[in-house]
Parts: sequence; structure tokens; C-alpha cells
Amino acid sequence: MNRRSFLRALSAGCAAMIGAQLADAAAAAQGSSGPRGMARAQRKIKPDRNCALLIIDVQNCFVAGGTLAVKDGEAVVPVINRIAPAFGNVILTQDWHTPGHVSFASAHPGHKPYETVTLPYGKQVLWPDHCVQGTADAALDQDLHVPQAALIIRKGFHPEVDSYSAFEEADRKTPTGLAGYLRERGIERLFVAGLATDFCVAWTALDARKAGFDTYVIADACRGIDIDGSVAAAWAKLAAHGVKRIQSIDIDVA
Ligand code: VGL
Ligand code: ZN
Repeated sequence: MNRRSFLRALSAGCAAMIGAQLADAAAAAQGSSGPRGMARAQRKIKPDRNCALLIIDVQNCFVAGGTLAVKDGEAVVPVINRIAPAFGNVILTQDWHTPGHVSFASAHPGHKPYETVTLPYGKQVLWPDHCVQGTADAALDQDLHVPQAALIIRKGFHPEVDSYSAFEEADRKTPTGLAGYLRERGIERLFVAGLATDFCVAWTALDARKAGFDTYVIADACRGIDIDGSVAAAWAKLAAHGVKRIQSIDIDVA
């Protein structure tokens, strides 16, 4: 690492990663990679003030007993609870639909859940009625423990427009305001977790990249719906757009 990239890295944050790169450079200079265990431990990501954890839609609706339960969805809760204390910046999202929302199959006579229709803004998968504003189904999972979360972004609250992404509604025109919030707070690196991998997590992570954030998806802190291979397709698209896939173990929780 030369001096310029060192300075750039310093200003970009995540001190532990810089430490690991320095350790690697030092080891390379000595012609040795050092004790293996130590090198691995040092490579963990230590979130700093430029990092934020974005917890997507961990709501009753998407876990066992919910109206759009994701297989094993509740398994993300203990993983998120374990890593969240490592983050000073935590943001939650809630899928927050009006009754009779345009994304509900029940609003399209003759159509069933998981079919696709074409709306003015493009293709829309139709879902069972879910996450209706103010219902217990739309509440955050009560086992989720993130008292330091500073912001809850609600999305999908316009009756005629869906929003998988926490950044931008499905019309691809209406911003939620999240990018502005993050920029104003000096956040540069985002770690995304929650439900569902192939819809709200993937769309959020792709938009985060598009908005210029260094973006990570924590794979074991997510679960997918998986319609016709949509989870594999989502991972491929995320990789192609420069979103990094990590595991919760890669984060230094200390
Ligand atoms: C979601 C389908 C419909 C999600 C939300 O949170 O991934 N999926 N609404
Ligand atoms: Zn929804």
C-alpha cells in the first residue's frame, strides 16, 4: 500500500481493515505471512463511525406465522442481535403497505400470489396481503434487539407503488431520503442484513452501490423467498455490481 492509498483508506474508515492491510504489508516485507490464526483475526472488519448496519424488514410478516413467511426467516434474528452491538449506526426498515396495496394479489381480480403483472412503472410480482400499516404483522420481530437503532425507514406506503429498496421506490423515481441521511451523517460503508435476500435486501444493496456506498451483504444474516432461482440470481447480480458477500463471523464484534 502506498502513502496515497493509505491516506485514502484512513479517511474512508474501518480502521481494523487498514490495520490488516498494514500487517499484510509488513508480513510481505518480512517475507512471511506470520501466524495464520493471527492473520485471520486481524482481517476481521471492525465497524467504525463511517459504517452503518442496515436491517431490512425483520418483521412478523416475514417470519414463521407471518403473512409472507420467509423459510427460516426468524433465523436471522440471533445473528443480527450478535453483530448489531459492533455498530454505532443502525438503521431499520419496515415494509409498510396500505390496505389493498397494489402489490397484493387480492387487489388484482383473477390473479394469484406470485404471479407477475405489468404496472405503469413496470413488472410487479403479486404477493399475499402482508405488512399492512399498524398491524401486528407489520411490527418488528419482538426478539430483535437493536435499541441503538437511530432511524426506521418505512417503504411501500404509497398505495400504487411498491418499494423493495430502502433507497428508492419501484417507480425508480421517488427517493426515500435514506441516501441523504447517510451522506449527511458521513456514512460510507453499509452492511445489509435481513429479509428477504432476493427482494428487499438485494434491491437495497444494489441501490446502495448505485448511490456510491461501499456495500456488504451479510449472507448468514439474510434469508430468501426464492421464486424460480431468484436467490441465486440475486447473489450473481450483487456480485456483478460490486456488492461484497460476507458472513457475520467476518465482523469483529469483540
Ligand atoms: C419483501 C416481498 C414483498 C421483502 C417485501 O421484504 O423482501 N418481499 N414485500
Ligand atoms: Zn411488501
